[in-house]
Amino acid sequence: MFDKLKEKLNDFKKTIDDKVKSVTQAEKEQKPETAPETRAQEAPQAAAPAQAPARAKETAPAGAKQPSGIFDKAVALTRGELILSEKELEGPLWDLEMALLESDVALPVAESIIETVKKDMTGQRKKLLSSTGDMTEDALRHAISDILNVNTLDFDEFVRNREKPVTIIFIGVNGAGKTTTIAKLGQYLKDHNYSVAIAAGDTFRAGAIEQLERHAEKLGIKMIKHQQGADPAAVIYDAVAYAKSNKKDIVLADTAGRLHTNINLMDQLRKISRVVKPDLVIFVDEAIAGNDAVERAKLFNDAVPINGTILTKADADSKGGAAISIAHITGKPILFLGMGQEYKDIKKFETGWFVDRLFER
Ligand SMILES: Nc1nc2c(ncn2[C@@H]2O[C@H](COP(=O)(O)OP(=O)(O)OP(=O)(O)O)[C@@H](O)[C@H]2O)c(=O)[nH]1
Ligand SMILES: [Mg+2]
Repeated sequence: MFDKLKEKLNDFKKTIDDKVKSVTQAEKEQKPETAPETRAQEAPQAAAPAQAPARAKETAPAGAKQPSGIFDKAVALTRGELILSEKELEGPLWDLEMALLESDVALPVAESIIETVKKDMTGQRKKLLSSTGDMTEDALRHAISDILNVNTLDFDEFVRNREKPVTIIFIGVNGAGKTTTIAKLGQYLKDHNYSVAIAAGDTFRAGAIEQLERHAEKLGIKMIKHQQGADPAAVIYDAVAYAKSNKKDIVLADTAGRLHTNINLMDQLRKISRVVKPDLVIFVDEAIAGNDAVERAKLFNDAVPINGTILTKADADSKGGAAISIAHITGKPILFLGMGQEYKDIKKFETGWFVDRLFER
């Protein structure tokens, strides 16, 4: 999962690490022979970086040479601290931006990540950590987390605190995984001790009602349906009425897959939203669709404001860019990731968990 993006983030870490190593080496080689005591102090500093700056101050000989030449152009390493210059980071940051774009991270999102990383890594003095890679990883983690943490919504807390029944509508393009996700969430909510009803709101595609019905039977969940071709708003309305009178906690409403460019079908979604007044509208799309998913999320959100996104097929996604981008572009959080075809294959989205996946070795 996310292997390609992982590889590229690690490439960036390695580039910076190599750069610092080469400058450290160059500094060692260029040290004036007349200051052996300074050099003698430097070896233990590298081993115990936390103490390095204070000790460096105490031991720095008067008139000690400041970094010059390659040092001030490149990475200045001064007694346990290092300063990365913007100019020196330019190349690696450019490569990182390209790598993010190739990993389906949308352009404004890639730019925002680069800005944060640049701010984190340049200008200021940094204690030289045991590995420069750690510092680079911290900057990347910070930049990606910042983007993902915009407008969080804790699904469990929302469902717990909301007046019942909580009505949730799932929308998206054809084949994105809406129906499967409803079945997975039906199981998830049952496991959390909620009573659930399902609305067969895809009255358009042949076989859609039967497909959902099979899931409902397997899960032991009541499904409300009308005939194929019926008005989906009416089906979902009936399901909510059923949930009210039968004290069900949650209504999960399926809808037909539709293209965001189809004006009539997008109007139908607006009608459903008007009639049913859902508590949550969740956009479902495939993580593997990358930038296409990001673009669709934006257009669906423009038509019917969504509360969050579920990305399916993350188990087959080597890039990870859609997850990073959709939250930023729509301003709405990723709620779950679909990670396979079984009912249990759904994972509540947590920024820390996601970012850990990008850096796990
Ligand atoms: N590997 C994998 N496959 C998934 C996941 N979610 C859904 N699928 C598969 O994707 C295919 C389409 O899923 P559906 O749930 O029917 O998609 P839909 O959005 O309801 O499709 P329409 O009703 O035709 O618009 C099915 O074969 C699912 O098994 C997932 O997280 N991982
Ligand atoms: Mg479906």
